[in-house]
Amino acid sequence: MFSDRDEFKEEFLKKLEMTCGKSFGESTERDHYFTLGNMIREHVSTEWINTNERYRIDREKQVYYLSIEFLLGRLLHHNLMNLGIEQVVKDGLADLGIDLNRLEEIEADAGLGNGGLGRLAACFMDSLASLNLPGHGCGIRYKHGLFEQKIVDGYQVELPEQWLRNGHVWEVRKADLAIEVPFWGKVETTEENGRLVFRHVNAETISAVPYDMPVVGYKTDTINTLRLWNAEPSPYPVNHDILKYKRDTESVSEFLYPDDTHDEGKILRLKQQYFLVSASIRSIVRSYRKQHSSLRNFHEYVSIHINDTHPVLAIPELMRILLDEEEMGWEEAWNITVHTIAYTNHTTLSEALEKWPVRIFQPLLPRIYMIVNEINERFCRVLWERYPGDWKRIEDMAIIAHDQVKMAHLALVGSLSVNGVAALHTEILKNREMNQFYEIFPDKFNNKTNGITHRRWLLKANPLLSDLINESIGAGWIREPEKLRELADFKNDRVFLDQLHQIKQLNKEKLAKRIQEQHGIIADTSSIFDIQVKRLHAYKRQLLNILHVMHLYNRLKEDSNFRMHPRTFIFGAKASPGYYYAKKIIKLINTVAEKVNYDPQTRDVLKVIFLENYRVSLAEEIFPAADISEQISTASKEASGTGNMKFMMNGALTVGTLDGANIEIKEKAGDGNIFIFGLTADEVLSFYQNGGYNSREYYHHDKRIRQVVDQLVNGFFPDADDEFEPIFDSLLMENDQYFVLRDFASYINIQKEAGKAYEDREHWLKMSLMNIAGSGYFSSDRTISEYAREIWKIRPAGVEMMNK
Ligand code: 26W
Repeated sequence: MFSDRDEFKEEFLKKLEMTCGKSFGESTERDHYFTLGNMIREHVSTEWINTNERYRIDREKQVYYLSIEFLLGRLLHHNLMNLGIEQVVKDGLADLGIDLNRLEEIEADAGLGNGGLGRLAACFMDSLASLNLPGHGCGIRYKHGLFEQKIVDGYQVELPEQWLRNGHVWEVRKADLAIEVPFWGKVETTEENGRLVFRHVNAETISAVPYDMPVVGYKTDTINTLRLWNAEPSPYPVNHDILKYKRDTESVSEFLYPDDTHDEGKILRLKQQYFLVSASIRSIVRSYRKQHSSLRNFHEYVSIHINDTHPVLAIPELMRILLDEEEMGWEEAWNITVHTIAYTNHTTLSEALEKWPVRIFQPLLPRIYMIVNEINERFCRVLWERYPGDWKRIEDMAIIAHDQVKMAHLALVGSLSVNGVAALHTEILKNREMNQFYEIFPDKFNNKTNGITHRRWLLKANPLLSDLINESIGAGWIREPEKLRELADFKNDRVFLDQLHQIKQLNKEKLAKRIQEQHGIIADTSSIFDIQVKRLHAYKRQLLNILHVMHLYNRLKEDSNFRMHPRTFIFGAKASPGYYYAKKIIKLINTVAEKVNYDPQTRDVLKVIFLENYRVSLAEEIFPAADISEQISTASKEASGTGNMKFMMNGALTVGTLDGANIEIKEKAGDGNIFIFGLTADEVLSFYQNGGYNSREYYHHDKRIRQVVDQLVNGFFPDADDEFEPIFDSLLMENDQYFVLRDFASYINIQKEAGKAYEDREHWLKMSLMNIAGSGYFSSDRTISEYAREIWKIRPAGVEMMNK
């Protein structure tokens, strides 16, 4: 690469003229950004080719991670850091009067995901490459990522996101590797030489064109590939209305999760899923065939991971190739398929478990449907032998039942491994949600607690803290994050703790500056920054948080002796466009903000800020500035959570329920270094099973609760009319499905405790330090090593690591 800044500068200026056709004097910041991006990508390409070459020659086993979401965020800084050229580039640009930070801000977030599941996929890409593991991503190149959120008059407004507006420097279009994906039409069955032959005829095909992105590992030569498929009109259309065909085709990779409340949306979703799966599997098979004469040992060289059920059609698609193209018998094809596919479950919420009506599935994917049907029949036969006469059980477990294809059941039957994403979640899958499957496939089930890449979420996002860590324990933690443990030695070191405090303050100031610029609100950096950022969902209980704010407001107004450490409550969340209730909560948060932020009696102690358009790049500024991390989901509902880990790694203390990975965070941070409250998962599940919860009792018996709940509808918010009636109703008329009122008192208490604890600065800093020290376990390097060893059986390629 560039050995020094002068060499870099020379190349940069040359490249600038070539790519932008302008002299340096005429060029803009955007030109600089594109020049730099292109330069880096080109430099990477040699190693990228070498990596692929090495994988081909070594014939080592590869893993492909199929995901309908990749929430990548920005890549410039990340790539510079991983290539180890950040400093040279920064200095070289500075000589030219260019500020690297400003160039980084120009890059649009690649926001091809909704939340945790998509961000997890992105963190996994980084860990795979950084650990020199042969692992690649396969996804969809959505033209529009998750919508851009504007808050207008307190309401969420969605604008189409435009990340490709100015092109994307990291992608390489590979038009010659396009794959034709067939839909509709019908299957002709004939007999040839004593075997049944299936032909999919009259299909409408869509071209899947790959766009490849290099995935640069941290200071290593390994560069893996993230392949995103773009939907384009096929060169051989059968449809005569060309314009309609073009529109229909392109819509397949236009939006992430199109609205699926109507059949048309459902068809599009299913189309997207098969589009991703078919293109990916066939390109995997195509490259496999270059090295191997048959697919007989496919599973020994390839592992395919499905991120939730969205790509579960990988199972019948691989079967189709083995049966129809390789002409294998069912048993052999099935054996290979089951040994290739592994599945991760990310939720137990029944509304998120995918089911497709047969009336949609069968005509859209006729051959795939036949195969799913055959898988189902064979599975039901096995069940019948094992549980003769138990119709109810067979009906419950079938893949196809009541005109529905149950995608999770297909995944459970067709993969060799099924994992949950935190210890509690896996136990709930085994003992409850998927218990009947656990009974017949006990060996498939395993846990892989989620992780996050500490390189983006600590090293990059929090440079001040990273420097302090490097100075105190050395830089070994960057490759071996568990070494963060050594920080515990400093827990009685006053000077160190003071530095920790200074850093937190600086990070808070930076966030406060952004808040002031963007929202015109002044956040007091000596107040506690209490933050909840995540998708907006009833089970995550942003409502509990904001009702608590209302309660504090009431206390301040009514009791002049009431004292609390000043707090700034910060929210960031997008609500799914069709999720009416979630949007009401956003409006409520903004309405409370209006009230408390401008009341002279409270504004110095209480501030509420709703940050617009929460996304990866904004998240990188938020986590380092947090004092308190809100992880308050109804126990049993949050499969894992990963934001909780990002907060912990940046020294925030968790206020949380015993849910998802919070339980493991508590173990790693130590019982005294976390604030736990509320019902346990067992208690919640037992209420669901046996009843016994009546939210109105809590309303009637606790006047603090009665007061805030009444305030939703009694004119307390002067312009609200009946705006918040649906929230009121959910709490009292629908018996508060998420136990907000049940956990309210316990939440008030723990928050009070946390507020008090903050006032003992030294003790607080110690607790904060113990969180950072315990966070190494939550590096996705640990998670990925476990997947690699226990599920995928892949090994690191032997390459030189840079000694930087
Ligand atoms: C029906 C389609 C659908 C698709 C995606 C429903 C819901 C989703 C979510 C966005 C899935 C998701 O992000 N789940 C989260 O996955 C994280 C990574 O494992 C977990 O940490 C979170 O607990 C889980 O909610």
